[in-house]
Amino acid sequence: MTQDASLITLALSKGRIFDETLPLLKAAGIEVAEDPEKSRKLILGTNRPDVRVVLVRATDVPTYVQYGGADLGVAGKDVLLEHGGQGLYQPLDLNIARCRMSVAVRDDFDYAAAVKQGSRIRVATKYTTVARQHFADKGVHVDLIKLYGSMELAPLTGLADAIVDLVSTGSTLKANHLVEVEHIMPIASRLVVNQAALKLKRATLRPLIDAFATAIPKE
Ligand code: PRT
Ligand code: MG
Repeated sequence: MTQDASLITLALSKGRIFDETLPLLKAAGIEVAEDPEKSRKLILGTNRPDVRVVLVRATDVPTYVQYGGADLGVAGKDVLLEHGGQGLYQPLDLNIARCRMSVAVRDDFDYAAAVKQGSRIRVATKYTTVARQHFADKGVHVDLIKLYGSMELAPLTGLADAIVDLVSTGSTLKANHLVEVEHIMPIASRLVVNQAALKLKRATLRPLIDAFATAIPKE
């Protein structure tokens, strides 16, 4: 929990999560004072003296909230599954930054045949926890290769046969001659709250969580 008991710190990542959280903040009467794309600041003020936003990497949001660097934050389900969710209260699925986690291969790779033959498949991904579970559930033998970005490149260079990555429009896969062969799960972002902060700053946090809940986009 951030030290000052009267101050609420919200962790967000720049880009789609920041952009899609703005309408939720607005519903709670909160307006961020600066545009993160135009400023180099990592701590942004709001119209509320007791609320500030800190900008962190998407994968660092759960860590900030878990250890109290922020009282609450918005993180993708993909990120939360890899983090493990320890120490986090997850009151809301915000239905924002939606996409799906999928298995994709080169368009000339016969995935179904490889699975049927029981071949070991080399899979490159940032999401090793989810990928390991998915292939174990299916009884498919895989060698996982951990990457931190540009997964799409792995099958094109021969690093891997398949990738597990997020897909939204599908245009990145298409541009790289890859095809989706399995949908693993739908992904959206969630509100995460530090458990100690929820108790000690309940009077401020509860109305904020409730306001977020009323503003969740339907579809
Ligand atoms: O980009 P950076 O390395 O800084 O961090 P990040 O990729 O973790 O952050 P960001 O802002 O890109 O993503 C934050 C969260 O948005 C993720 O954790 C997801 O929960 C969610 N999200 C929703 C997505 C996408 N849609 C998405 N399409 N995250 C990433 N992508 C990528 C995907 O990995 C692939 O490279 O976009 C590409 C595919 O998009 P399409 O439209 O071409 O299919
Ligand atoms: Mg990204």
